[in-house]
Amino acid sequence: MPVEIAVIEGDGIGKEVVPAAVEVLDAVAATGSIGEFEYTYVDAGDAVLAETGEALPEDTYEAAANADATLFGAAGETAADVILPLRDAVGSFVNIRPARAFPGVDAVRSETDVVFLRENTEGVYAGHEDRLSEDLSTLTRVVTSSASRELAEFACDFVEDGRGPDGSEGFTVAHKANVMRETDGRFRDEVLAVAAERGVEADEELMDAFATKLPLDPTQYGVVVCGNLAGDVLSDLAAGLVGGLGLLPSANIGHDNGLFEPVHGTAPDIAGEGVANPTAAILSAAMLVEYFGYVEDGNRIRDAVEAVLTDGPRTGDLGGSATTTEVTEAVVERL
Ligand code: GGG
Repeated sequence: MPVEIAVIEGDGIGKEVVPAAVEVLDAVAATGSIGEFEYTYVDAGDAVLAETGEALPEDTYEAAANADATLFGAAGETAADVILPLRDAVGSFVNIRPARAFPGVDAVRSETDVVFLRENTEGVYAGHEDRLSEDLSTLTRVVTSSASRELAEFACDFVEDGRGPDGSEGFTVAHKANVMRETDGRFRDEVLAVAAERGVEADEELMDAFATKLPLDPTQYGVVVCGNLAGDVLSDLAAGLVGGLGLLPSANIGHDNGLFEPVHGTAPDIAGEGVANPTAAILSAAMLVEYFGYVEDGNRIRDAVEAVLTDGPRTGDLGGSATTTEVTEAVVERL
């Protein structure tokens, strides 16, 4: 049976990097153990909104919900109307965002090797925003014990399975419970309680202190568990330490479905020029392959990417002048 993948390129450079990731998936399927992929192309985002009046058409939502997994590019102004419902379509409760410095890439902190496990359904991204008057807008922050505990259980499994950097045996929970006492207090307490129940080492860090300490010494951290907004922002901070957003993949994991997307957005400044860095999307494809249990095939993709980053063509964000296609072909050649 082929693995059924919904493909949503979205806006901007999503249209350039997602085809690159598909090319790599096909090359892996042709030479590895995963078998065939069958793609259903659907779309979402700013351009779809302009065309149809809906940023996320029903058939796109359904395609993601019914596929074995989804490969997604990027959404711009419509991010809230596209990405959040898509995560819901696949039932995702955690967003895995690894930030690792690659040999050969000029990084601010070449020792960085951190994986963010980001709560993916609530916090300030739960969508409860209101304009109450000409002067006043409000936002309701949602934190439940159940979602916090589900994330924590995943984090415990993650470290117990040795999936953290250097086989980390524990994790750090980053929060702001000294100010958001009720919501982040609940989040922190539940995550630490699950870790204690499971006998997994866990410590805590205020997220602002974390934002200072990570760039000063990233080796202090391995697996970092955080709320939705904190995970979005802190992983972008980590991207800055390893060479930029063009390098960070992500996996939105559900119980029997997943959505794989580069951390970056649409990059309107370079969209359409064919020079976007496909690395983050290709590494997201590696996470997709691994999600189906084909760890060796995932590693093949990662090794090929690493080889290209070491001595192959590179795009402008990494100081080179190669096109998206040239980098993708170089990765495929090294598989
Ligand atoms: N590739 C995903 C994308 O479009 N990222 C831009 C963005 O605004 N993301 C928000 C989020 O990940 O929650």
